Amino acid sequence: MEFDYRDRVLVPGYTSCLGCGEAMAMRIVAQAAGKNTIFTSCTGCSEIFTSRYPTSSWAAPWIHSLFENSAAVASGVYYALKHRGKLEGVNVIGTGGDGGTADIGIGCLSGALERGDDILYCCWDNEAYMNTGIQRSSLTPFYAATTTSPAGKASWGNDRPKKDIPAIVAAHNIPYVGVGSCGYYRELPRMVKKALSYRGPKYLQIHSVCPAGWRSDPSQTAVIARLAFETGCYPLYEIIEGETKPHKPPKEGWKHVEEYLKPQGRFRHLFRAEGGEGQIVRIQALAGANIRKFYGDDAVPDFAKEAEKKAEEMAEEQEAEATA
Ligand SMILES: Cc1ncc(C[n+]2csc(CCOP(=O)(O)OP(=O)(O)O)c2C)c(N)n1
Ligand code: SF4
Ligand SMILES: [Mg+2]
Repeated sequence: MEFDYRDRVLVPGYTSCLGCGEAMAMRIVAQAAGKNTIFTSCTGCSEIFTSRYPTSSWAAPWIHSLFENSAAVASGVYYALKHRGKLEGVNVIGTGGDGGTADIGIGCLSGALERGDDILYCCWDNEAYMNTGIQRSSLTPFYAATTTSPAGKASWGNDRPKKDIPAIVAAHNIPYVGVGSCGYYRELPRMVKKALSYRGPKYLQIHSVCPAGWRSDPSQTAVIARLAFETGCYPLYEIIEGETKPHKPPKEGWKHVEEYLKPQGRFRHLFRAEGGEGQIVRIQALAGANIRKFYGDDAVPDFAKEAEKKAEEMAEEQEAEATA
């Protein structure tokens, strides 16, 4: 059967790596939003792989300006359409990676949300600055190794917990905040359509596995993305008009974080270096806290509660050593 791509919003031919979760997420969002959408883009992988000069994979209007200003450009498009009376039936979607969104572009994003501009903003969260060679961002998870948070004798990798951007965004009192995953690809179109059904600013963050930066098997992208949720490492939820609706918990129960960490080279040091196993306790404790936050204390598995206790003891020991 011949493949017909005439109805595609993001057409084949883009140059992402094999198994790229960001490409999966972007293709799904674009298709769910439809061709009557104007997209804006930060600088980053998705900008590069969809617009290799002189070609483009976009069958809808798409604007790239700078690394930091995708939300501001989306606002500008919204005001231009409004001024010309052409807003009816048109979606405006700003997009950016985790670096473009949570670091350098956070001011532009906050401004758009605070003004109440009628746009959807989508963040492809692959947890580092991938396009420039895997530098740490504020959305890089705890103990992941990147080129600017390398693991070695002096460090276990990134030593700061992930910035809670969905909470920061929700604090702007916007009607829709969604946290989805490239691994739950059937859920994403529903989230996009739900978001677009509201007037005003909307935010959607999508966990996007990056086989090149995470050093994972490209054929396992969807599996790894689902493990992120099933271990409590990456909670999935929506905040709709102030009410938090978590994704339904995994059918077979919460899994140990090791299942998520092991298939990824960025966490390999935790399994290879002496003392690494002990450090995984800290990641398990963070995952336990995530499960408690969205599903209550009863939902937290015993192994996660034990890890929380151990992590507390480790922190107290460290504090005592530092003040001795
Ligand atoms: C002001 C500015 N600083 C730095 C860069 C270089 N730069 C381009 S893309 C990028 C990383 C993008 O990371 P992210 O937003 O997470 O997107 P990803 O590539 O991971 O999808 C950087 C640092 C730039 N283009 N402009
Ligand atoms: S580096 Fe990562 S995000 Fe960028 S195209 Fe490759 S897999 Fe996708
Ligand atoms: Mg990134």
